[in-house]
Amino acid sequence: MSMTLYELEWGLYPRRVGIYLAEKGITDIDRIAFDLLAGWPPPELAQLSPLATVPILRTEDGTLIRSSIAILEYFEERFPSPGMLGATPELRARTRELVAVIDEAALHFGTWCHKGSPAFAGREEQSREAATIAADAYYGRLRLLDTLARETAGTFLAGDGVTIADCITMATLQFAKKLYGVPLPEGCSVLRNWYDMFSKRPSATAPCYPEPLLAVAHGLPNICPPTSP
Ligand SMILES: N[C@@H](CCC(=O)N[C@@H](CS)C(=O)NCC(=O)O)C(=O)O
Repeated sequence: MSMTLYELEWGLYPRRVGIYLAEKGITDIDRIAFDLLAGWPPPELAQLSPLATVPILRTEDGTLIRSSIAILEYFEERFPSPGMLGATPELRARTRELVAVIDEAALHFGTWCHKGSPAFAGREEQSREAATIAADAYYGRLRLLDTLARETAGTFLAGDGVTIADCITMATLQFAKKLYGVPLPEGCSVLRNWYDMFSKRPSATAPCYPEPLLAVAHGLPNICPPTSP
């Protein structure tokens, strides 16, 4: 039995794994992509996790891993070469620091969308105040990422090799920009240059977002502009 990855091709969290697999050249995995427009959650997914979120990896022995970061760390242990955590304890610490920051950013971005985008209106209570707080927190994490990348001064976020931090950051920033139309904050020139460079890699080719969702999601900044300088 091979491993199975349950995903949503364009989803922020599953894309972390998709970009990673492409960078790493891992192809020997069954991939089951759910369709958001067919109704959520799909019954098969609801049976796999009480939260019914993707990605979920089922390993050969049936173990279920329900967190994108845990999935990437698991792959790094199973397929250590080429390493995508960093070659030294210090570089691995930097990678994990970046991952923690961008994971926080993604969570805040999700709250911003859920509370401030018409894509979620009617499904849950909207709140401009909550959306504004989340937007500020999102932009704050991106500024920290920019500072960390500036300190590292490598080709990639954690140094001169691609790491899981690049995959996770790309998935987040691409989702924010392409689906919701949210740009990077002013002043994050290192992050902006990195984004432009990494976007050109084959692993980062943008997925197709469902048209009906694009139609309502795009334009989030007009609904709730970030208040930070
Ligand atoms: N912490 C989880 C978050 C996964 C997550 O929220 N995935 C989104 C898709 S991008 C999802 O499945 N959302 C569906 C829902 O919340 O009902 C991870 O890192 O994998």
